[in-house]
Order: sequence, then structure tokens, then C-alpha cells
Amino acid sequence: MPPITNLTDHLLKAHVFNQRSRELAEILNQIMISAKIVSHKTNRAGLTDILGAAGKTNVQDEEVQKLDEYAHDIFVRLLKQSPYIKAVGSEEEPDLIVFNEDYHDQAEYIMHMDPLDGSSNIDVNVSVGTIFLIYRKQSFGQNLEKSDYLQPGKNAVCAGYVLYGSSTMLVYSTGQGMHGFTLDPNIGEFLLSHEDMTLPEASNIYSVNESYQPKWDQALADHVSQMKTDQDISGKPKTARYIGSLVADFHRNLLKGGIFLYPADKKHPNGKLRLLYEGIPFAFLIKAAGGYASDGQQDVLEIVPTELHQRAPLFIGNKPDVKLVEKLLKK
Ligand code: P6P
Repeated sequence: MPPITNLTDHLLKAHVFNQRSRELAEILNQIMISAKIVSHKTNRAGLTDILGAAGKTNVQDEEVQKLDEYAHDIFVRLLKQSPYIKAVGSEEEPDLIVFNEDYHDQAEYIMHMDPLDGSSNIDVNVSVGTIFLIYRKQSFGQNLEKSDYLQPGKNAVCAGYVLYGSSTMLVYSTGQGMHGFTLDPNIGEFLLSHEDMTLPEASNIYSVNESYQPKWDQALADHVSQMKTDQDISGKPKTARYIGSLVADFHRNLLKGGIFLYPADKKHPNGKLRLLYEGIPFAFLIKAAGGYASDGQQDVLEIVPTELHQRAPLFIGNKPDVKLVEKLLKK
């Protein structure tokens, strides 16, 4: 019989019990509570007045969905309760949210998040997700410096996502392996269901929005066409799978093996996906699972962000497949 382990228990057991692991366990506990609340709301989206647009656009100039706003508010409210989180960067907020209650004086962690990625899929009942990335501040002063919240992904202490799908799953890594927990709504616990998740060797899936192919770098466009033939690196044609919800596409490729591509194009010179709460968290996770992520020029984990909402192209999955794309695109 597999052990019945929840996320907090797993995290505390996975690390030597020390102050750092206690702090991280407390932060992940706030994320878990937020995820349970958002899951409850998402699963009833069709029954309550939570579907559709909130009637405003976010810093990305994207239409904010009511559930985007709801998820953002819940996560910020719970994270603010933690004495360890000093600041939060969110897709829904132009600027960094800094917590200045007395009990935040010793707070050392910064979290970047997309509270509800893929939210435009909610109205058509497609899986959506929360994505998070956690850094420990580098500076020693009371006030945060840019170098505290614009760190390269290789400095991260934790990353993860919540997938609100046929079941609600929370997947996280602190760099030592990657572990998945499935929410049992009957007891309200995230229970260990996928320990030590690793990327399968065979990469037989490619995920990309092919409607943009005419705007890609020609070498990349030709390479993606080749994936559909036995000229592919795997020696046989890949299968196309694209949901248009990054957390769902990533999770499927993680379990089945594959490459996900969101290239730059003539209209989006830096691609569409955001570095701090899409590219870097998944790059951190895929490395823990034995894969690799590139922006086409370098390892995503080596990129030093210069602004909160900066975008970057993303190629992520089985290392040989991603390295091949990097070789094609590297200037
Ligand atoms: P496109 C959702 O808006 C999102 O940010 C990701 O979840 C998803 O991978 C991507 O955009 C889909 O973009 O251009 O294919 O619709």
C-alpha cells in the first residue's frame, strides 16, 4: 500500500528538518489553501456568476477573466498571511506587490505567479492552471532591490503549478526531484500521487500553435514540418497535441514525453509567454524531471530578467529535441 502523504508531510520529510524547509512548507501551505479555494470555484464556474470577462484588461493588454481576478485576490490574500513572503509578482498586477506588515520584517522570499493561466479556456471547460516560482532575496537591507526579484531561474528555491483539470493536481520541485499531489476533495487534502516524476525518454509529441508557422524563422518552420515525418530526431513522425493552456500542455508532455514550442515570430519578437511566471518555473521543473528549456539562444535558467513582465520564446521538453531547436536558432 503506498504511503498516505500530504504535501506538507512530504516537504518536511524530503528535507533535513531545518528552518528553511519549515519556511518553504509554510509558504506551500498558503499555496495549497489558495489552490483548494480556486479549485472549488473553478469546478463550479458554470453554476456561479464567475464565468466570462471582468470588463478590464491587464498589464499584458489581455482581457481579464472574472476567475483570473478571483484567483489573483485569493493567492495574494493568503500569501500576505505568511511571515516569510516579502513580495509577490503577479500577471494581474503591473508592479511588484510588497508586503509591509510588522510580521513581514524578517520575510526573505519573493513569489512570482500566474494566478490562473489559460483562463480564456475556462468558458469552454478546458483545464487551466496556477504557476508559481519562489526566490529567496539576495540583499540584506530592509528594502527589496531589483536583484531580489529579477533573479535568474537557477537561483530559484522552488517552482510548481496547480492544474485544475479532471482532477486538481499540485506539482512542485525544490530542485531535488519533482512530485505530484492530487486533491482528494472528500478530505480536502493534496495527497502524494506522482512521486519523483521524470520525463520519459521517448519524445513522440510536439505542441505548438501551427497557425503562426508562416511568421516563424524559416529554419524552425522547416524543422517543425520535419517533426511530422520519419526525418524527426526520433526516427518516426511525432503526434501533434496542443491545448492552448500552458499548464495542461506542459503536464501532458511531462507524463508522455515531448517538446512544447512557443517561438518568437515577426509580430512577437520575444514570443508571448512571460519569463518569470511561465518560462522560468517550467524550466526549473523540467530540469528536475531530466529535461531542458531554452529560449532558442540559451538555457532559460541562465536568463537574467530585466523586467517583471518580460516575454521570452520557450522551447521545453526532452533535451535532445530542445537542443536541436537551439542549434537551429542560435545566432
Ligand atoms: P496561443 C494562455 O493565454 C497562454 O498564456 C498559455 O497558457 C498558452 O500556452 C498560450 O497562451 C496559448 O497562446 O497564441 O496559442 O493562443
